[in-house]
Amino acid sequence: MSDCRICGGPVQEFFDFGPQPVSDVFPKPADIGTEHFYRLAVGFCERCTMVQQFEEVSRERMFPADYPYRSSGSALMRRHFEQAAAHYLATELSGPDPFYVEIGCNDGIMLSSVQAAGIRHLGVDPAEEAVKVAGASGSRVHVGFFEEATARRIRETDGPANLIFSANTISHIAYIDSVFAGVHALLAEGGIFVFEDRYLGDIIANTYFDQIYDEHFYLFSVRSVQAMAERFGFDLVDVEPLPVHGGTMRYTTARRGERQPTPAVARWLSKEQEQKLAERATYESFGAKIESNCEELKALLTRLRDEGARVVGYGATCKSATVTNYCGIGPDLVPFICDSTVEKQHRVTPGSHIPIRPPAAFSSPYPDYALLFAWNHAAEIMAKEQEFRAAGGKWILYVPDVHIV
Ligand code: DWN
Ligand code: SAH
Ligand code: ZN
Repeated sequence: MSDCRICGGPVQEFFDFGPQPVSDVFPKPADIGTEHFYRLAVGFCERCTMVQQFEEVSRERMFPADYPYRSSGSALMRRHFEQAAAHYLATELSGPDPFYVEIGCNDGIMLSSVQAAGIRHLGVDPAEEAVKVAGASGSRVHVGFFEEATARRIRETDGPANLIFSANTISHIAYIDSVFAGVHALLAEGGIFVFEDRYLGDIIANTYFDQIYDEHFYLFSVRSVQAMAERFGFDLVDVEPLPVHGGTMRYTTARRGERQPTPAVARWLSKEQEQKLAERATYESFGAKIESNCEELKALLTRLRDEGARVVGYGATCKSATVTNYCGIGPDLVPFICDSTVEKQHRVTPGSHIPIRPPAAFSSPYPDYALLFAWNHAAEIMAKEQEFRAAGGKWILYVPDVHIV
């Protein structure tokens, strides 16, 4: 049991993955064995229901200057953020001289659309190499961690922000109190703080256990985000489900009393009641499903290897660290993983040490099976790899359960 990082309530552990490596640091072959391990265990708060980890990995370890993830590696995600930008350019950013701040802008996948519209903006992200990509295309960026002090400096130099936006980042920040204090200091009167993160309801319903890794310190639900917002002087005023990353929820918050919640908030709160998201039994059966899926995946890969079939991995995702390390999947079962991210190629996966190769390795020659670690991009990837299927290739997926398509 430990104290909740949001409300101080008792956090009940429901799953322990044991020692796991920092997931988005891919060692060079010569640096194998230098990975940092921590205890990956998750629990839910009996008071505010926030699902959270017990051990915090330092932000400098998780998000170094050469952090390899590049948001723009997916056409689906580029379209997603173009649509998001268009929406806010027509609403929150349509007034006189609006100012847009983005927390976790990465390579500018969202920021670049706001910049192209000529709107005053600032992206904040510690991943210096990724941020350089955003800066090179003309976006205004600050390399650093968003927290209260950062926000106060931005307020002094740029004035209040009409929209503070963040995607797949707020759930990565254990020190969330400082983030909300910063948003409180930086947000214009009547402004909104919008963040989207993968949704706990979808993770539970589909056993997306690989979404649990060091960076995802919190797994948000509507109820836990509402409790978090209220604790820090905000109201949750709208929620919107989005079909990316396996199921994402976009949360809109405003300072307490400034906006009326839409009916969607109450609707999703009752959906979560029906899904029993605040009940221990839900997490116990989730844990049982994780164990059985992992056993089934390991058994399938072992059988295919023993039958002489060739299996390669597709997409060296952050998520793959939990799958490969918890299920005990190494190069003996998956000789390599192909990935389009140059910064990951010719390195190995953390802990499981599976070599990462450029996309060309996938088709020379095609394997019998491809284990799809980037399952959240399945439509885009399978459409791109039609020839693999035409050559008789099959995809192995492990969510929502182990199956071959
Ligand atoms: O939450 C997070 C999300 C937004 O991104 C971060 N904590 C870190 C990261 O998680 P991830 O690595 O699991 O994200 P993706 O987007 O599932 O990673 C996809 C991987 O697959 C990338 O390394 C790129 C690669 N890829 C590929 O090789 N060919 C992706 C596509 C679409 C492709 O066609
Ligand atoms: N928004 C992008 C990137 C998400 S990956 C997308 O949705 O694809 C998470 C990003 O958050 C990384 O680029 C990481 O460097 C950044 N990050 C982590 N902690 C942060 C903090 N405190 N302030 C700003 N960015 C942070
Ligand atoms: Zn709590």
